[in-house]
Amino acid sequence: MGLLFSKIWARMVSSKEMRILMLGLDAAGKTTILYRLKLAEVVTTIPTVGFNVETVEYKNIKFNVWDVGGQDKIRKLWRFYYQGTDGLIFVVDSSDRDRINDAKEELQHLLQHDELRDAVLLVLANKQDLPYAMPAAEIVEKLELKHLQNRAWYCQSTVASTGDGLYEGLDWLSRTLSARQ
Ligand SMILES: Nc1nc2c(ncn2[C@@H]2O[C@H](COP(=O)(O)OP(=O)(O)OP(=O)(O)O)[C@@H](O)[C@H]2O)c(=O)[nH]1
Ligand SMILES: [Mg+2]
Repeated sequence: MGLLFSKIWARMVSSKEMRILMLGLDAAGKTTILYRLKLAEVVTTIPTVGFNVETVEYKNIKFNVWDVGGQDKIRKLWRFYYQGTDGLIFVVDSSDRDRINDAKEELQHLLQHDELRDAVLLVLANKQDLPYAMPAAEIVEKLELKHLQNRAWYCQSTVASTGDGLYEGLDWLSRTLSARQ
């Protein structure tokens, strides 16, 4: 009886750890998302040169979220963060129609890397509050997500500044990653 109880207790209190890599073009909203999740606050960001990392606990999972700067000249550094990634969050500025094709190319390029072969993909169609933002269905089309093979993926609309949609995105990640254990 004591053993059974301690097993159940261990299951209740232990939380899994997941490594989450958050990438996307510069100004997509990655750092805003990270600190909205971590602090439940909007922080004033400056472009990230390097990375930020924070642990966010949600539904018994510890998400170790790595937010890496997306400026053109530093994107070549992304690859140093791939190893051990369970989930990739790819953030898109849904109002940036001029660069949606660049975002597609960066994403397709990322997904070819062997180290990200087993990572599940959550696309955040961010900045939905801005006028003329492309809805999630259009982002799915423009990024050609339906062509992906052997990859669990999901696209969630978000507004980082209010937090809208962020926990729905984490819900999908926690369900999808838990189902794989
Ligand atoms: N309107 C609106 N603005 C947002 C939203 N999310 C982020 N922003 C703004 O977009 C700008 C860029 O946000 P960051 O979070 O710094 O972007 P980033 O993806 O971390 O950029 P890099 O660090 O350069 O890769 C900031 O001025 C944010 O306040 C959103 O959902 N709606
Ligand atoms: Mg940043």
